[in-house]
Amino acid sequence: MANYTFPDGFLWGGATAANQVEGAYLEGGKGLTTVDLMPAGEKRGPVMKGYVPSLEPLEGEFYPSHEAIDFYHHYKSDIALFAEMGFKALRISIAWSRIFPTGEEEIPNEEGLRFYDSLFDELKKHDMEPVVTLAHFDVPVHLVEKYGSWRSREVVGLFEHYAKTVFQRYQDKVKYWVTFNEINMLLHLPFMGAGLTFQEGDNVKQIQYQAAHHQLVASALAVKACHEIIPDAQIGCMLAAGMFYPYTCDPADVKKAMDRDRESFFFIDVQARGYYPSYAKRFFKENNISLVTEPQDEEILAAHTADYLAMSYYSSRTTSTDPEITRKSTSGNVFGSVRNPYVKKSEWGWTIDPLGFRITINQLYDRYQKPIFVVENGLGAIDTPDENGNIEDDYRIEYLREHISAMGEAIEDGVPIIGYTSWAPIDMVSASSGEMKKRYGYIYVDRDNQGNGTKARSKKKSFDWYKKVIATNGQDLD
Ligand code: BGP
Repeated sequence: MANYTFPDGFLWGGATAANQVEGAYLEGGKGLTTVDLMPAGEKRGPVMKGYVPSLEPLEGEFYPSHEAIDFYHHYKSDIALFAEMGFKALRISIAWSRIFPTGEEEIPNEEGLRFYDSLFDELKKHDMEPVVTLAHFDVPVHLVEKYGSWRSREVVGLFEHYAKTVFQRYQDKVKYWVTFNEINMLLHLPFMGAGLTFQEGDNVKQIQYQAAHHQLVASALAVKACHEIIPDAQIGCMLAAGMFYPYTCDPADVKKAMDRDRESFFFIDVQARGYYPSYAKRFFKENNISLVTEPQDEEILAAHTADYLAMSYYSSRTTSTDPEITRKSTSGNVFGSVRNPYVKKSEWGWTIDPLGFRITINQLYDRYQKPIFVVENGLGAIDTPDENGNIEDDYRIEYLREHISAMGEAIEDGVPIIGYTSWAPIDMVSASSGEMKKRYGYIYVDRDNQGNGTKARSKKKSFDWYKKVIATNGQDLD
């Protein structure tokens, strides 16, 4: 028996994002969104980073988001499968461009609103709490074209209008909101995180931090609007979490690990505490960054901090000041981590570090004292059906078991955790690689990297395992 107890009402479930599951990319009046321009294959990397060849899909490229797993037409049967596992919550995101196809309309697209109405009704039918992200890696392409996306102040007001519209519409249906998915992703994959595009010679850091300021203000305005419109709702900010370890105890390595952590904490420091951290001033000065702000910004940030901290955790990270170490052992993840010899790694080079999960949760709670909601955690792996067509994903069960157990320990350490929505309940398009073969689900989807397959759903071994975890409120992880 476990030596920890998950609280009553703990929100077990799964997490998805519109751009990775819905497909139907131009159906129901939806406008083109940034992820619809991210091709599969080698060209995806530069696009995610902001070097975007065209603001229209190109002939001859395959764009996995256009069809994705067609959740748009399968959501009822998919939700029924989640209900079978006993989900208490489902995290989804609203595609901004389904509600405002260009991002600039005054009147929302009713068909888009109706789609999410119906989705939320379906969740309610199964007693599942929706957890809704306002922006999960998508910006209407029109706003990129006209304003350069989040680099422009204009977009703050447009986002606020979008946020208010969905709060009004879904006020009786949605009580858990998240403003920006993994807001710190803006620094690593700026087109994916914030729709930013660059030309040669741009001062990339200046543009990124100006855009970050706009997202931070927009996030605070969304918190304000949410509290006004839905007083009994909670709205969180979200971090792609995973602490940096120093490669050695050389103080220079320790200092570097602190600096790397601060790159991410920067965002949450503002969203959770309500003001720019002290170290930002020096950082801006040394990097020739000068933010254009408005007089009311300080007050907006201070008055409307997030209610809870949502986090994703896949890996810890490691950093070193020794160029030899860095050169020899950089692993594949977007945060540019050095290979840590003490932990295993996934097929995609992401470290597998459940103790790091417990440490990270503790670190975040020590820093912010806000309840934590783990809204993503899971293992991307290649699943191969056996001769009977079954998928025995014991590796996934092992990953989840160790991480859920580490989260249980963090609860015993005293951290209030609202829930756990694993990434992902069903196979979907990978955000970073665009692949289908990087699978996370309890439910297999028959679709390959090129978009072939019937899209039929089938249960993996982990399906029944997770069902049991939920039924025992995390006590039975065997
Ligand atoms: C997070 C994103 C998700 C998701 C997950 C797994 O960064 O919020 O959208 O996809 O990581 O990453 P990937 O799909 O790249 O394996």
